[in-house]
Parts: sequence; structure tokens; C-alpha cells
Amino acid sequence: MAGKSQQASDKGSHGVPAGGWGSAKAVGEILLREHIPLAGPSLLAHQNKPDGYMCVSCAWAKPAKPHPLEFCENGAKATSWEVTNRRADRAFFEAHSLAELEGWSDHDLEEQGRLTEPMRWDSTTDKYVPVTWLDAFEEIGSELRMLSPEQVDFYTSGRASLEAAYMYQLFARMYGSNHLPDSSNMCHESTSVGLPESIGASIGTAILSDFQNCSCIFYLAQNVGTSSPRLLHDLQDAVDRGVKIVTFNLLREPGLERFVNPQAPSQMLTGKQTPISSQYCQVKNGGDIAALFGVCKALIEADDALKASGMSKVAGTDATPDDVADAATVAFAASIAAADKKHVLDHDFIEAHTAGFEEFADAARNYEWAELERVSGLTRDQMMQAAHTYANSDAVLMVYGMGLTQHIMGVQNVQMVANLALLRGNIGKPGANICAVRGHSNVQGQRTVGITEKPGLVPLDKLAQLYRFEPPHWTGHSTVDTCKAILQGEARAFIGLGGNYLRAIPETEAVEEAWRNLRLTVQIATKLNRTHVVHGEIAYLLPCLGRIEIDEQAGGPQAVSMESSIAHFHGSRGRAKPASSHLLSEPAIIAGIAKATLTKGVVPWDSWVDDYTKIRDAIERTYPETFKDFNKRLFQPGGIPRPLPARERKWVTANGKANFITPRRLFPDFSSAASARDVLHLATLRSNDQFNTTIYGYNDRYRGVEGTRRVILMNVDDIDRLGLHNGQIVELVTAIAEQTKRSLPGFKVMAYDIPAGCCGAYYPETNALFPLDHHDQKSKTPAYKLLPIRVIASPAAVRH
Ligand SMILES: Nc1nc2c(c(=O)[nH]1)N[C@H]1C(S)=C(S)[C@@H](COP(=O)(O)OP(=O)(O)OC[C@H]3O[C@@H](n4cnc5c(=O)[nH]c(N)nc54)[C@H](O)[C@@H]3O)O[C@H]1N2
Ligand SMILES: Nc1nc2c(c(=O)[nH]1)N[C@H]1C(S)=C(S)[C@@H](COP(=O)(O)OP(=O)(O)OC[C@H]3O[C@@H](n4cnc5c(=O)[nH]c(N)nc54)[C@H](O)[C@@H]3O)O[C@H]1N2
Ligand SMILES: [Mo]
Repeated sequence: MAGKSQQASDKGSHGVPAGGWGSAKAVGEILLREHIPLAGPSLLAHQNKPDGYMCVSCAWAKPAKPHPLEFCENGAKATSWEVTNRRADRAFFEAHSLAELEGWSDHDLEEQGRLTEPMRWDSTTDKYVPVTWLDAFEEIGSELRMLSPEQVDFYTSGRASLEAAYMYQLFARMYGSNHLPDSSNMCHESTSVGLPESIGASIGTAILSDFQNCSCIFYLAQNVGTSSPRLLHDLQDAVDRGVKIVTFNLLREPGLERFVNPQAPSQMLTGKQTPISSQYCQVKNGGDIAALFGVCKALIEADDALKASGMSKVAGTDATPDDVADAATVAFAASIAAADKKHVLDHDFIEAHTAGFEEFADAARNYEWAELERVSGLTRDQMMQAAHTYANSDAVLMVYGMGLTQHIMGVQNVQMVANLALLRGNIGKPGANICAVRGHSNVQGQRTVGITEKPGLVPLDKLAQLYRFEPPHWTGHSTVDTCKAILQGEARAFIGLGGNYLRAIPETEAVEEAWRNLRLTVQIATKLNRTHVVHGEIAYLLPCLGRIEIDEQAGGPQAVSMESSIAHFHGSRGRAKPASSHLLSEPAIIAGIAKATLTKGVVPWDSWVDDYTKIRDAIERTYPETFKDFNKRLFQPGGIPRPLPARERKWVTANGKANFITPRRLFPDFSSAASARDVLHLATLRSNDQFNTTIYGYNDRYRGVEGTRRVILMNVDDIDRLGLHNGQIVELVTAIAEQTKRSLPGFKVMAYDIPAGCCGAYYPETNALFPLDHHDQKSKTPAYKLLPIRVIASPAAVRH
């Protein structure tokens, strides 16, 4: 039963624990590289503190009683990257045409440093040249007025504040468009669509205290050491309390195996490591529905056996356990009975609060273990062991990330997590909830204040009443729809509030080509990226203040706010000197464009920009319950909690119940060609040296990758079987929708601890392989964690 990947080994894939000296060293290196040896450390002391600024990296919780240094290696990197002394100024743009910059890597573009003044593309020289803010707003406004609102898409990346996001969606709607695609469409959209059907919440229900009250954590498909390192502190504290962590991940991620707290001197000096996972289930990508069905099957059948033995309160038959179950299940049931428990499932909760249990339970009973093992890549023993831990824990917290959401069956993955939680009432009691770990630092909050293409999620009547206009009621474009509209020539203008759209989306090559036909591209940004370099007929690059910078307006220095992964709102006050005196804040830029575009309306754009408390008052007027006393509570330690009915077991669903939703199948139905023996399933990954499309460097020290990002992580048996060898240069070719050839040369084979049939490579280098239609049907989240590909020997040289 003790399979190789069952127990957390004491070494990660590369013997590197998460955190530790490597982390401390990396922070020092990045501060030096960005030329900020002094400002950096003193600034970092204010990161994620009640009167400080909220980290621009991940969205993890900001505790009421922060650690002295409430930052991590990656937060420090993100801060340094923003307050860098490097500048992409007018001299830089004078020296480089956009045609030339198109040949640059993502890393080299951003590495030029902060943008310093507004720029307009000049067609005669093919360069960005300085322009005044007023001229920029005027031309953008007059172009937008000439287009019809259906032709314009307003993208948002998840970093902009609640204030900026609220203004932006209001502007788009007053202009007449619901085309408000956002980074969330590529990220947790499966959560936003899946959880409302299951439990009537569009976000996770967990808050920080659940980490202190749980007795077990199921940790699924999230790479804590890289993506939200501060959450490691909460995991470490939980482990110290004896909490069992059961991990389901495609890879053996060091952060989920062992942690050395770089902020605990005793751990640093003694090298003491906290083992994180008590059980590590190395699941195949896309295997989670099968894996969780296995856990549920074990629980349901043990419950059936108890019921049959007459030990359960809901007894009803004369059958003995041996009649209904095999030895393993009987043993499981007996262990529960021995612990003086009457049943495995929480029947009272199921009865009182849920619908759909019987159908779900039957589906679980009907799956054969062999099939669940084949699809998940786990053994029955592993799934049974996870079920034991689950059944013996009073309060189980479910934590998950992109390895569940970015799938063809992303919504069903998320709903499967809810199903497992519902079996034992693990929602809405202390320590038991669902924690959807968010990505960008305010991606969750933007949706809260109206950034969405779905008009049903926005109080349109309220907006109409407050601002006296008729908002559009049609459904707008999600990110994938925007790509389609660009490909079909229906979209004519794209406004980007941050982000790097052309690198983040699927089907990058075709969309890039079509993008050049857009009439207008406007990018509000801090650093140069590919989405600014490839451009439309009229193109603007509008540089903004970052969150860490002092935002001085007529009414004095301003604060902004954001929502963390655990649904708390926090104020944030910038402390660094702005990168350039020509920068405007995001609210000021949005107001400038709005005023130049809209011909009517009653929004006091100028006074909002002078004093952001007025924007927050407007947010409170629009959402009185969610943002009650918003300004007054802005800097409340620990943040302002957002109302979460599901935490109180109030289910805001169509039937007023929490719903078991039975997935239709275990795995996507790919064509038979895509199931051929030489096809592998690619998951795209983040390295420890990147933030999304921002590439800090070419090492991933946790995974032992050095000096390149063009690697393909493969199982040794697959390397052999396909006649390849470690270190060989190969081409990656998409094995679905093959009428269009999608391929990328110059990847290096790297033998890695990954289940057979699966492979991994970095995002965004691999995005050109993804067909646009390869997404979850309901949420349209691109299936970035499972693409059938072929790995083919090729003579091309390695490139970055
Ligand atoms: N340093 C850093 N921090 C970040 C980001 C960053 O790029 N860099 N990005 C931010 C953003 S926007 C987001 S959304 C989050 C992303 O943070 P995560 O949710 O951690 O997303 P990924 O890094 O893509 O990795 C997902 C994890 O899922 C595993 N996995 C892949 N496929 C499967 C599968 O099918 N099943 C299971 N069980 N596991 C699977 C991978 O091995 C990996 O450990 O992080 C945020 N924070
Ligand atoms: N293959 C694959 N593709 C993926 C993913 C994956 O796992 N695999 N993950 C998806 C996910 S989860 C996400 S969230 C998306 C990310 O997609 P995006 O959010 O569009 O991309 P980012 O790389 O986060 O954007 C970086 C740029 O944001 C700008 N920026 C930084 N700070 C600020 C600021 O304060 N204000 C403004 N205005 N601009 C700023 C800078 O110019 C920087 O170059 O990518 C998605 N794409
Ligand atoms: Mo994300």
C-alpha cells in the first residue's frame, strides 16, 4: 500500500525545500538586480501591513496580526520589479522600432523598466513617440465615438484597484458595452460558474481562521511555494497543530513537501524543515474527478457497509457488511465503528441542506476501481487512505488552484470538490470550507465591483438609477469571445487596463495577426510587453502609477483598496516615489478617457479623481451591504469581511439547497486520434521566477531548471518509449484540431518525476499550441492544464 508517491518523501524532486536560504538569497539578488539595495528592504517592511501597501503579487490573506516581514520571495520580487530604477523612457523608444521590439523576448521587454510618459505609435518611423495626456484622451475619445460599442472590448488584468475597476466598468457600460473580458476568464472562471450551482457562492467560502480550526486540509492542484508563498505559513502552523494535509498534484512540488520558514531564525539556523503533506497523491493531469470519485466511493461504500451492519442511525436492511462490501471497505467501516462513530457520511447535513445525493452516490458506487485507477493514475489504496483521513477529521478545508480550473471539465472539477465537502458537511462550520486560491492581487475584487461580461452579475438598475443612463443588457465577450471577435474582424478597438493579453490567451499566433487589423489599441500599463509592441492602426501606450507608489491628487495622497482570496477588503497606501512625474493614476487615466468619450452622464469624474473616498462612497451606494462603512473601515486590521451566505449555510441557489452535481464523465472525450499512443497530455506551468507573463529570470530553482524556460518535463518511460533522450531538442505539436498545424520548435527534453502519459512546460511560451476552442464549455476557461500534444525529435537549436 505504501506506494512510492504515497508518503511525502523527505526530499523534493530536487532536494530543495520551499523557502529557506534559497529564498532569502533570491530576495537579495532581485533587489540588487533592480538597483534598489536600500529603498527595497524598508519598503518591504510595509508590505501587507494594515497601513501599508498590499502586495502586487498574489492575493493571499493579509492577517490582522502580521508577521514582522509579511512578504515572501516572490512578493519581494514583484515589489522590486515595480519600484525598479530602470526606465523604458523616450530615449529607449527613440532607439527601437516596434518591428525590432517584436523580436525581443518577454523578459527583455519588461526588463527595460518602467514606462515614463504617454506614447503614440508613429506610422512613419514605426516608433512610439511622446504625446500629451490631453491629446491622447482626445483622439481615443473621438475614435471610440466613431465606433459602435459592440466593436470595442475593455480588458482588465487582475491588478487594478477596486476604485479603478469600478470606474472602468462604469465607463464601459455608459459607453454602451458589456465587453468586459478579464484575466479571471482564464483563471478562476470555473469557480465563478461552478460554485454558484453547488453552494450558491461565486468565490471560496474559507477565511483565515479556517486554517486555524481545521483538522485536515485537502490541497489540490495549487503550487503554494511559488504562487502564494505566504500561505505556507498557514500550512506550517496547521501542520504544527497536527493537521493532516492530503495533496493532489501532478508534480511533487517542493512547497507541498517541505518548508523552511525564511522568516523564522531558528528554522533558518538549524535547517529545521516542516514536512507539509502527510499524503501526496501524484495524480495525472485531468485525473482529479476520478481521484475524488475514488475518495467519495470509499466513503459512500463504507457508509453503506455500516448501514448494513445495523451500526448506523440510518439502518434499514438486514444485510451484513460482507454482503454489500469487499474486505477493504468492511475494514474501513469497522475502523469508523471502532472509533464509536455511527456513520461515515453526515446524513443529518445531507438531509437538511442538500439535493442530488442519491444520484451522486449511485454514480460513485457504479464506477469500477480499475477505471478510477486508470484515469487518476492513483491506486485504490491511495484513494482509500485519503478517504480514511477525511472520514476521521471533524473539519476539512478544501484548497485548490489552477490545476482544477483550467480544464475542459474545469467546472466539474470544482463541483467535485464541493461534492466531497458536502458528504460530511464540510462547508459552513469553523475550519471546514472551500478555499479557491486566487491569482492576481485584486482579481476577485474586480468582479465584486462589476468587471464581468455577464450583465446578470451586475446591479444594472442601480447603476442606471445612480448615473441616469440605460446600461446595455446583452451578454458581453469573455476573453475567449474577444479573441474570436478579433479573429473575425468584429472587434475594432481593444482597451487594456493592465495585463499582457496577447501572451496570456490561447491561439496566440492567429490572434496576433488579426490584432494588427484593429483600428485602435490602447494599453494602460506599467511595463512594456508584447501586447504593446504588436498594435493596431492607432496605438497608445499609457503609463500608470503602480500600487506601491505615492498617488498624490488634488485632495492629497490617495489610498486604494482590494479584495484578498479570502474575501476581505483592504486599504493600500503607496509609499514609493513615482517612477516618473508624467505618470497618471489608473483612476485618472480612466476618467480622462471617459470624459473625452462620453457625451452625456452625471458622473463627477474629476472630483472622484481628486478624492478617492468619493469613489468608495459610490461603490458603497452601488453595493450597500457588501461595502457598508467602506471608507470608515478601510484600514481595519485584518480587512473588511465580505458577506458570505454559504458560510452560514444559507444556499443562494435555484432550489435553496447545496447541490451534489454529478459529473457526466470522468475525463474529457478527446477524439481517438488524440488518444494515440504517442500523444502526451501537456500541463502548462509557472516557474518560481515569473509572475504570469512577467519573466524575472530563466531559473526555476524548485524544479531544478536552469538557464532556459524552453523545456518539456517528461516521464523517463515516455522518453524511452518515444525513442527520445534526455536533453534532446524537440518540437511540440498539438494533437487536436489538427486541420490547423500548431507547433513550437526548440524545446529541451527534461526527465522529470511526472506520471507517464503527462508532460509539463512553461506558460506563456507554449500558448501558441492551444486552439481557441479548447476550453471548459460552461465557463470558457481555457484548458491550459491539459492539451494533447506530440513530442517530435527536431534539429532546431535551443532558444530562450
Ligand atoms: N510567483 C508567482 N505567483 C503567482 C503567479 C505567478 O505566475 N508567479 N500567478 C498568479 C496567478 S494569476 C494565479 S492564477 C496563481 C496560479 O497559481 P496556481 O494555482 O498554483 O497555478 P499554476 O502555477 O499554474 O500551477 C498549478 C499547480 O497545479 C498542478 N497541476 C497541473 N495540472 C493538474 C491537474 O490536472 N491536477 C492536479 N491535481 N494538479 C495539477 C501543477 O503541478 C501546479 O503545481 O498564482 C498567482 N501567483
Ligand atoms: N498557457 C497558460 N496560459 C495562461 C495561464 C496558464 O496557467 N497557462 N494562466 C492564465 C491566468 S491564471 C492569468 S491570470 C492570465 C494573466 O494574464 P494577464 O493578467 O493579462 O497578464 P500579466 O502577465 O499578469 O500582465 C503583466 C503586465 O501587466 C502590467 N501591469 C503590471 N502592474 C500593473 C498595474 O499596476 N497597472 C497596470 N495598468 N498594468 C500593470 C505590466 O505592463 C505587465 O507587463 O494568464 C492566463 N494564461
Ligand atoms: Mo490567474
